[in-house]
Order: sequence, then structure tokens, then C-alpha cells
Amino acid sequence: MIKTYIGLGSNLGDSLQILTEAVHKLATLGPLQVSQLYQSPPMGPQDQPNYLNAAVQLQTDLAPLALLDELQRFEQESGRVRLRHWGERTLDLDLLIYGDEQIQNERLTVPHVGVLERDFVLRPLLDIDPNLVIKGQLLKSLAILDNPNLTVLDAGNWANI
Ligand code: A4P
Ligand code: MG
Repeated sequence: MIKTYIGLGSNLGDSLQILTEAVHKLATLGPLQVSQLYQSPPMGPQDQPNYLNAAVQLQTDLAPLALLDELQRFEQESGRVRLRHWGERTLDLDLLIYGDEQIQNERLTVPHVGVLERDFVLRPLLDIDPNLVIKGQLLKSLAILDNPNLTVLDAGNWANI
């Protein structure tokens, strides 16, 4: 099985409920570990609500595009609304890492663009693996984490998994 990491974000609707359901759907694809739950101010347009963010580690036999199909299906099932680039959405599921593969095609860029610049992605990843390396970078030593711009909302088993 391949070790993958998926980023979760929501800032429309009942975000806690939406992320909890997403985690349960992801758990149908293979063994899963879940990060803490965070609240973060919006990156991009500032006239949108704060986000809830989290990450999961998923071990799966699905090929990258088959996994993306599942993520997009789960997004649609959440009644996905996405109004503008970097704007508000009910559910965003990003394939952050797929084993140690580098993937570049018309549907998929892995590692996900911007992963190293977003504290709301890095902090949850480090909950799951404090020694994670992406693109040759030891995540925990990245300067952006010195002044993280997000707060832990729930350090416990928030997704009940
Ligand atoms: N795609 C390519 N690579 C991937 C990948 N690794 N994982 C393609 C998932 N999808 C990938 O996706 C558009 C296309 O990207 C898909 O069809 C897929 O084939 P999308 O979800 O519709 O759009 P997007 O790229 O996710 O949206 P956008 O607007 O470019 O933004 P981002 O980069 O996802 O960021 N602020 C906070 N605090 N927290 C957040 O979670 N999220 C965003 C969205 C903005 N601000 C945020 C947050
Ligand atoms: Mg996305």
C-alpha cells in the first residue's frame, strides 16, 4: 500500500460536520490517521469566513488518478460550492503527497502546489508525522512555522474515527 497525505479544508456550511463526514468517507479507502482540527484565517480574498483545516494520512492501493476521482466524488457529495479562485468552498480535498512520487499531468500535480508555503497544511501534516520530508525539505524546520497563523480547535478525536 502507498502512504498518501490529503489536506482538508472548508469554510462554507457546517464545516465541522462536512470535514467529519469527509474523514469517514476517506476511511473507506484504507487505514487512516487524522490530524488535529485547526481554524485558520483565509489565504486569498479576505472577505470570506475563516477555514477549518486538517490533514489525514491514508494508506491505499488506489492509483493517483483513481484516488483523485474519489476525492472529487466526495467533494461533490458534500454539495460542493466553489465560487472563485482561492475563495470560499464547502469542501476542498487536496492530494498533498502520494508516496515519494512526483506527478505532473493535466489533472494532478503532486506534491500539491504551495504545500511548503501554507501553515494550515504543514501544521496538520506534522501532527501525523513530525519528521515528514517533502521536496527534500524537513517540514518542521521551515521558517513559516515559527509564527503560525492558525489555532488548534480540537486536539482530540474530533472526527470520531
Ligand atoms: N489538481 C491538481 N493537482 C491536484 C492535487 N494534488 N490535489 C487539480 C487535488 N486536485 C489537484 O481543483 C482544481 C483542479 O486542481 C482539480 O480539478 C484537479 O484536477 P479545485 O479544488 O477546484 O481548485 P483548487 O485548486 O483547490 O482551488 P484553488 O482556488 O486553486 O485553491 P487551493 O490552492 O486549493 O486553495 N485558506 C485557508 N486558511 N485554508 C484553506 O484550506 N484553501 C484555499 C484553496 C484558499 N484559501 C485557504 C484554503
Ligand atoms: Mg482542491
